[in-house]
This record gives sequence, C-alpha cells and structure tokens, in this order.
Amino acid sequence: MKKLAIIGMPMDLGQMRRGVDMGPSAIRYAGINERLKKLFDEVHDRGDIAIGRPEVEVDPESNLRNLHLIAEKTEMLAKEVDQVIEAGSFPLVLGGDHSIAIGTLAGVAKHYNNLGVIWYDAHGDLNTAETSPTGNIHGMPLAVSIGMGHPLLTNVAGYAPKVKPENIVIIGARSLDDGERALIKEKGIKVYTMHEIDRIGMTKVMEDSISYLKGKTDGVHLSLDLDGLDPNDAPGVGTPVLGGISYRESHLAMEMLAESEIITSAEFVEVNPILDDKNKTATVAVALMGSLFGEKLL
Ligand code: Z70
Ligand code: MN
Ligand code: MN
Ligand code: MN
Repeated sequence: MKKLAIIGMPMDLGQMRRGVDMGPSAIRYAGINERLKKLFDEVHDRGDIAIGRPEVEVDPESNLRNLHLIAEKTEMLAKEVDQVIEAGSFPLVLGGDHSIAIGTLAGVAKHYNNLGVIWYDAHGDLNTAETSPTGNIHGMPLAVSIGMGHPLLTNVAGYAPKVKPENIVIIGARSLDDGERALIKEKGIKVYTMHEIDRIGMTKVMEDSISYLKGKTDGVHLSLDLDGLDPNDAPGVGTPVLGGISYRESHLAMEMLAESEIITSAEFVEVNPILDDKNKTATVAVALMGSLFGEKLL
C-alpha cells in the first residue's frame, strides 16, 4: 500500500522576507491533496507544525538570526517526519523557507545508513555562521546536514552528521558565495550548475545524478527550492536568480526521478505567495509533485 503524508512547515525565520510562512497554504490552495490522491492509495494531510508568531532574535554570539527558534521548530518537524516514516508513509514537507530542511533531514536520515540528497536550488545553502554574508539560516541547511555549522543546528534530533558530502548532488546552482565554493571543492560535493544543464542538457544531468546516487545510497531525499527554477516560471520566491531551470526541464527532471524510483522523501520550499503572480509558483510546485509521484499524460 502506497501512503503519502503531507506536513506543512510554515516557518519564515531563516530569512528576512515575510510571506514564505504562507507557502503551505498556497500549495494546498493549488490543489495538492486532490492531485496526489490519484497517485497514492492513501494521502494524509497532517496539517502544519505550530510555529506561532515568535519575535525575531539575533544570537549575539554567532550573529545567526533566529538560531534558537529554528533549532526548536526544526526539532518538532524532525519528530513528525520520523513518525511518518515509522508508519510506513512517504513524507512530503511543505515550506517555509529552506531552513526547514534541517528538520526534515534530521527526521529522515536516522532511517538510512547512506541517505542521498538531491538539492534542487539556485543556491548552495552551504554557508556557516563564519562564511554567511547575511546571517540567514536558509543559506545554511546543506552545510548543517554534513555536520558543519552551529552545534544547535547540526545536533537537531540528537545526532550529526545527517548526510555524507559524497551522497549529495546539487542541481541548478547559479549563485554561490566564496565560502560555499571552497566547501564544495574541499568536500567534493557533486554540483550541476546551470552551465552543465545548458551544456549537456537536463536529460544527461538527471541520468548522471541518478546513477551517481543509485549504487551507493539506500534512500534519496529531494529538497526542491522553487528558486531553482527560472523566476519567469516561479516568480513567488524570496531570492529570485535569473537564468534558472525551466518549467519543462523541471518536469523532465521529476519524471526521470519517478522512473528511477530512488526518491524516498521530499520537500518543496521557498514558495512565497505574497511575492507571487496569482499563485503561479505554488501551482508549479503541485504540478512538479504530480510528475515526481508518477503522474502520466497517457
Ligand atoms: C545566500 C545566503 C539563499 C535560498 C537564498 C542566499 C541563500 N547564499 N537560500 N535563498 N533558498 O544568504 O547565504
Ligand atoms: Mn524512527
Ligand atoms: Mn535553498
Ligand atoms: Mn535558493
């Protein structure tokens, strides 16, 4: 029996633009439940993690914005994700800004010896407090997952690291900070930038990514930041970067992931309906979920 559990994570504490906390609502409004019910035997929407309306804090020691709040809320998400996997369901988390991935991965990774991660994003999200140009934790979750960063973040769910650098593939990168570039080289993280997508095409990028992960991982998490897509196709994001992955290429990527049957958990993040054009970005997110979970035209 194929079971899907949807978890909303309406947290906007990892960056400075309000509105991304409404991402889960926008994605539900775009018809996620109806669409995915056709593809699973059972879809259970578990509602949202309670974030409340906490006051913004900047940790004086590390300069990290909302450090303690994000550690606390991602711990709650990790527990929820853990329960979903224990119950035999596929966890699908709706963001929220990308800092939520700290919690998703904390809940997922304990169930695998060799979790793979596909990070579909314009950014590397590989900063630490030391390298971050902004202090925004949504620019850090991938570094946190490999055990680099503030201990309150790396130790969410009580263990670290969550993922091995050689089990990560970044797809769609076109905005990297100096510290992130250095970390990619140092750790040997596989990255398909927009250059490779242009040069060899999305088909080859996905074939290579899938065969790279398939042999050595026992599960693969898809962390899809909508800003990985071109802002023309996904305008409702806090940090749009020109020259991104098209809607069509993204569908192809999701269809190839569906065929490969490697994906064991997923999250769709950074949908900000306040910055959007008639809920276009949430609608794109739901359409991509359709392809990821095996929707077919014919
Ligand atoms: C920049 C930072 C970022 C998402 C922007 C931006 C990071 N590298 N991540 N949007 N999802 O502040 O660290
Ligand atoms: Mn467990
Ligand atoms: Mn991101
Ligand atoms: Mn991004």
